Amino acid sequence: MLGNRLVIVSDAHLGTVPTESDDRFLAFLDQVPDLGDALLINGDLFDFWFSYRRVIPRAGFRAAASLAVLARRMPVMMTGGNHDRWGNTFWQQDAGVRYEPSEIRFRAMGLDILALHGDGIAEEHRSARIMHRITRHPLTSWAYRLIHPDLGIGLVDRMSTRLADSTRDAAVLERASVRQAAWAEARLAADPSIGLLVMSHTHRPALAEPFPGRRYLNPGAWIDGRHFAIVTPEAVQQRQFDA
Ligand SMILES: [Mn+2]
Repeated sequence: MLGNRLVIVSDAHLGTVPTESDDRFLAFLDQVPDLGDALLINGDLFDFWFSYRRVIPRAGFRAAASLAVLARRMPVMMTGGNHDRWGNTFWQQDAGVRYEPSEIRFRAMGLDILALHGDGIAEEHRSARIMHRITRHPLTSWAYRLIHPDLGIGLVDRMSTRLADSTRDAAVLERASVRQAAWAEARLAADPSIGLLVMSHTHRPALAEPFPGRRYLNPGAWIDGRHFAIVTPEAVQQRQFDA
């Protein structure tokens, strides 16, 4: 059982944007101990992360180092997103972060919380779902691991728009958000033990209480407006970081 103020953030897509934007995220991590007493990162923290056996991706070094420091002060949990699902044992063993590639369950504030990134659920196009299936396949990461990191990461940089959520089309995002909310409600209906279901990926903040005291939350995307959320026993706060 964790504490009383859970900070939730996702979709920072670090490494894709100017480092000034990454700096803001590091400033946010510095403030997390003032905002809450546990942190959940719900996928796509990085625009790309791959845990090699002996090498870590250079673009993620500063955020990974910050998280390792933070994880010595408070529980830090992380799920993989479609951009950074290849966390392997790095997060747990080297950073002290509880990491699950697909979904994570834990108890906080008297609630059973289920968090998953949400890719492969609300996409419109078959091609996106196929892409998700390829990138999630164990053979794909087995083969990728054999490529030299400088070549492999460069390859992904050039392909990253194909990782299925590159659209900024408002109508597409809106429809994805509606579909995700419906999926979330069905999941809450199917599993009455879930008190809070956290999903991300659509980059659209959302909060609903389809059943009394049982909520669905999408914190929104850090990269689109520096959105995050704080869950307390009394309420869910949807916020934007302005420091
Ligand atoms: Mn995503």
